[in-house]
Amino acid sequence: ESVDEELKGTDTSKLPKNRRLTFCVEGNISVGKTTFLQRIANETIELRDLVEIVPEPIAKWQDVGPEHFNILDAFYAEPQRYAYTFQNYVFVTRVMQEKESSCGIKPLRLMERSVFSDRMVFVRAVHEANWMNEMEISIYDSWFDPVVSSLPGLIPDGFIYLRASPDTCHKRMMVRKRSEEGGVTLDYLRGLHEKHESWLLPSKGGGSGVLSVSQLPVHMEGSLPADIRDRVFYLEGDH
Ligand code: DCP
Repeated sequence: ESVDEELKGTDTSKLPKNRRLTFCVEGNISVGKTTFLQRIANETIELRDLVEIVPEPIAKWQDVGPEHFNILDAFYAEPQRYAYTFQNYVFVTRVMQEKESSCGIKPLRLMERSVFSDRMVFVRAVHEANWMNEMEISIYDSWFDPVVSSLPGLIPDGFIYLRASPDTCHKRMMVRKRSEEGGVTLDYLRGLHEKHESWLLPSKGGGSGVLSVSQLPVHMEGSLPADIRDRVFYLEGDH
């Protein structure tokens, strides 16, 4: 009621329409996205009631169907055979994850990764590695934009980019030792790093902070509204 009082006489057309904000947390394999999100969820008491965390659906990738297939493992074991199947499933599980979290009431939703990093980083990487052939990338591209446009919940209000050198990520990956990632090389991490950089930080402004509009990605593929490009925040994470 008091809010209503305050709003009297204000030009409500200038107020944001959708009150829940969604930010996607991006960054290379092992950079620390999960740790970052867990700290917010568990350690920052002031934020706990304000922030809903949507983790990456990796558990869904490791345990598919009654046979308990591990499709993440299948992808790394036979990338040429399973890259498309895996990326397709990653997309579908993100849609499922988004739906599951779409009714929450906390004002800020933080999601681990997005369909945009899938497209701009991983799909590009597996295509370049010839793990996805021309037909498969064409199929992916033919449905990506129309499907994303029909699911507005997938489009965030902005991105938080956790940025660290590929060496740091590699060291962290070695410590973590996720069984499926045994074959992930430093070179592959370098490729993923470059793709994150050119997508989220094309002009490498330097230092942490908010980027100015002119520095933001101009070659965004996928159905991202143009104004999202002035909403990338990044944090240096080499320490
Ligand atoms: N992956 C992929 N293609 C995608 C998304 C993810 O190949 N479109 C792979 C990369 C990793 C695994 O899935 O092997 C999980 O990826 P993340 O980097 O998102 O998760 P991490 O747990 O490594 O992140 P962090 O350590 O930062 O929490």
